[in-house]
Amino acid sequence: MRPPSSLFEPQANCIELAEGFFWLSAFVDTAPLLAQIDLIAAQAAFRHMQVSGGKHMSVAMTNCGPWGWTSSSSGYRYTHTDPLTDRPWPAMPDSFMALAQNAAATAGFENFEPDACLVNRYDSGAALGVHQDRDEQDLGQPIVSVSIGAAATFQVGGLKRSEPLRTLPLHDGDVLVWGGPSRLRFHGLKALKPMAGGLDTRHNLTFRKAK
Ligand code: MD3
Ligand code: FE
Repeated sequence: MRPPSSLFEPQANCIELAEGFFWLSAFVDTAPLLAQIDLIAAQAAFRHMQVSGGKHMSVAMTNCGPWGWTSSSSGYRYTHTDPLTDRPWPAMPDSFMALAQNAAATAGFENFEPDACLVNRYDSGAALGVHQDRDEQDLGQPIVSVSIGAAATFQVGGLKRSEPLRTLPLHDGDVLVWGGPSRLRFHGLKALKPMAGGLDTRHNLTFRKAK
């Protein structure tokens, strides 16, 4: 757990936007991350998962690490294996683990041990509806998210769906850390705007301690 605010001095590029919610702008060079994502997707392809009600998400997803988040018409859960291949999810690259732990520590969360990394891909028009991430066992552990590629408008609310949403533009290399009282905030991503020049894909990594 992070020390009390009074004992914690965030770094210059690390801004605490709300208690437990940190924005690390331009924290990481993303070119090497994209190369790793390509290797992961060659083993566990991006797919548009089904959600209850039978619709498919506009965001394409895959995973790496011991546990992977999956959804089907019967609900969501973390699994050890990719339901498309019945093979284990690809290993989490050492560079991913180092990045996640570095970001968490920068925000004051020492000892972050993610065992799941959800990889999202947004093509133009894709969006992620407002939701909470509450499928993880230990809500005392933060979530670290990394934005790669095209810019997007992130929406963040409170602990109740009815609370107003604020927006935050996210750019390539930005990292967000969510812990403490912000861990269960509602959040989502507005539809990605079409852009010229092949800049219209965004990837996002979310590192979680699932089990
Ligand atoms: C706030 N992904 O995968 S990252 C998700 O850009 C997800 O792909 C979005 O929401 C994306 O579940 C947003 C920022 C994020 C991730 C996890 C959170 C914000 C969060 C967990 C708790 C509170
Ligand atoms: Fe989420």
